[in-house]
Parts: sequence; structure tokens; C-alpha cells
Amino acid sequence: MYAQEVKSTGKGVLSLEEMDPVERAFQEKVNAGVKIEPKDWMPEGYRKTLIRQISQHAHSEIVGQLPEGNWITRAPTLERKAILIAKVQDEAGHGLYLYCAAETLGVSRDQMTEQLLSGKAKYSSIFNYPTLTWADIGAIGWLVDGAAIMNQVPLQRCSFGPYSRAMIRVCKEESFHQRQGYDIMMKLCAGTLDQKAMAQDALDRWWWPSLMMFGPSDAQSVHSAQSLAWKIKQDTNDELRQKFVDQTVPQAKYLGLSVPDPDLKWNEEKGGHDFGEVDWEEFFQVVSGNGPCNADRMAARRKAWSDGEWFRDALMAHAEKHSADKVAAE
Ligand code: BYC
Repeated sequence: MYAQEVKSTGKGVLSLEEMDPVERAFQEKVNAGVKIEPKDWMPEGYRKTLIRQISQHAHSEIVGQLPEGNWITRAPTLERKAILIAKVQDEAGHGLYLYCAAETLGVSRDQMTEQLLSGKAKYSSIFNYPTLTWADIGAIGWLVDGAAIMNQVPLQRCSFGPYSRAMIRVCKEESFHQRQGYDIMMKLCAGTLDQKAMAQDALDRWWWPSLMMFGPSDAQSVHSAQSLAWKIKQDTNDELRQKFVDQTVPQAKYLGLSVPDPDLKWNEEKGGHDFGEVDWEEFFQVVSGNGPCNADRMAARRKAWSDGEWFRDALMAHAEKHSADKVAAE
């Protein structure tokens, strides 16, 4: 039975026998690892799930420019400033590839923007925390981009072609982002006592929000079972969170920093770390708009949209004039 072939809790997922023939053929294609392309038949739920996830992913890239953009004018050296500008520009590029991938599913960029600005569409919880010191830029690269890579590497194998191809390019750039963040942390940790304390403070503040990036626990995840069945996701939220902890703890040790979790310890039997419970109350508060920076982030995006109105109007006027000239010349 199909539901036994995937790592799903089975919540609401139909077995092959329960599907109608068209849907069954689609699922068999997915099971065989054939990519689904925009013009192929797909269940409406698959299309909607992808639009939701890809557009939220795109919004995260765009909103994610704000916390780091906050430090461009205050980067400690010209070199660090140039690197940070390049990184923030990369995030804009990621947003654009992802909006294009979502557009192939029949939603327009304007519709997606409207959903973000009206608060209907989510973006990653992590970008609702403030960047208080330069060490936060190191912590974001190291932890936030590190968590993003952990989540996005499997998305390169997503069943939907345009999303999977966008992820291949995004992942290459994210590796550079992660390394530049870790490089900042290494410099700070090899610096003065104050610099090392700044690095520890950043780790203390970004650790738990980074673990929240992987989404609610498997028991609370609404979409995981179906997304695993459709091979949109390859791993559950908890599986990726565990991998991230196991990868990151030795990196913190190398820096000489301590992870702010008294329950963290190596579990020989499972071959991974045990770690404390994420504060899910905080997660759901942030996701529902009540995090420390939600209002600021949304205000910045709304301002950018309204400031850009004259430019969008000018582009439209130019395009209309151009096509009228063309018609007149025919
Ligand atoms: N924050 O059923 P679940 C970057 C929502 S940007 C907010 O587990 P799913 C970077 C979820 O949407 C990289 N909301 O959902 C950029 C759902 O709500 P709706 C960002 C969250 O989709 C700039 C509900 O909770 N990466 O790297 O199966 C600078 C139930 O969750 C969060 C992506 O976007 C969250 N953390 O799994 C630096 C990755 N978690 O939609 C760096 C793509 C969950 O029903 N997305 N929710 O209203 C995914 O892989 C999946 O969507 C998730 C959630 C793992 C996030």
C-alpha cells in the first residue's frame, strides 16, 4: 500500500487503492521519481500546497533581507560590507527564482505580494527577531543559513521540477552564506573577551529561533504527511531539526561557545543529540504576528511596495506605448 512506502504519519493521505485512476497515475509517477512539470496534470491540492510553500519560501527570502540589510552601513570593514551586500542581493535573487517557480502554477506575482502584505501568507518566523549586534550577522549566516541549507538540500529532490531546479542554485549560494557567517563567528571568537562574549550572546539569542525554522513538531505539523506522500518534502520537520542540531553542536564546540540548552547531550544509542523542548508557545506567537519584529517587517514591505508604485506605473506605461507603436507600424 502506498501509504506504507513513505515516511508519513498517514494523516489524511489516500492509499493508491483509494485514488481515482488519474490521481493514481500521478502518484505512481511521483513514486517513480519522475518530475512533475507545470503543464502536467496535478491534483488541485498538490498545486495549492506548492503555491503555499513556494510563495512563503519566496516571501522569506525577501523579508529575510531586512535583518541583515540593517547592518550594511555598519559592517566593520569595507570587505565585510561588500560581502554582506552580495549576500543580501543573493537573497533577493532567491526570492525572484521562487516567485517565478510559483508563477508556473498559475498564481501571479501581484497576487502573492498581496497575500504577503495582507498577512494571509506567512514567511519564516526567524526574520521576526532583531539583529542587535554585528555578531548577529555571523549567527544568521552560520545558524539561519545553516538551517536553511539543511531544509533546502532535500528540496532539490522535490517532485515539482521548477521548485527543485530553483533549489539547486539557491543551495550553492546558501553554502557561501553559511561559510561567511561562520567566518565572522570564528573571527569574533578568536578576538577579545568582549568580542567572544558578543558571539556567545548572538548564539544564545538565535539558537532556539533557528530550531523553530524547521516548523512545528511532527505531531503538530498539518501538512507533512501529504507533502511527504507527494514528495514535496523528503524529511519530516523533526528529522531535519535533529540533523541540524547534530551538525551544529560540534561547530559551536570548535568556536568555544556553549549551546544554550541544559538538556543537550550526546545519546550514544541513537547516534545523535538529545535536546530540550522548543518553546512552541513562542513559535506560534511569532507565526501569528506577535513576534518582536513582525510589525516592523510588514511595515517595511508595505512601504517598499507603495514607494515602488510610480516605477511599476512607468514600466506599464512604457510597455503600453511600445506595443501601441508596434501596432501603428504594422
Ligand atoms: N515560520 O504543517 P507544517 C532563508 C507554518 S529563507 C513560519 O509543518 P509545512 C534566508 C506552515 O507554513 C528560507 N511559518 O507546514 C533568507 C503552516 O502554515 P500554513 C526559508 C511556519 O509547509 C534570507 C503551519 O506552520 N525556508 O534561508 O509542511 C536571509 C504548519 O506547519 C514555519 C523555507 O521557506 C516557520 N518556521 O512545513 C537568510 C523552506 N514552520 O501555510 C536566510 C520551505 C511552519 O498552513 N518551506 N510554518 O498557514 C518548508 O520547507 C516548509 O514549508 C516548512 C513547514 C518546513 C517551513
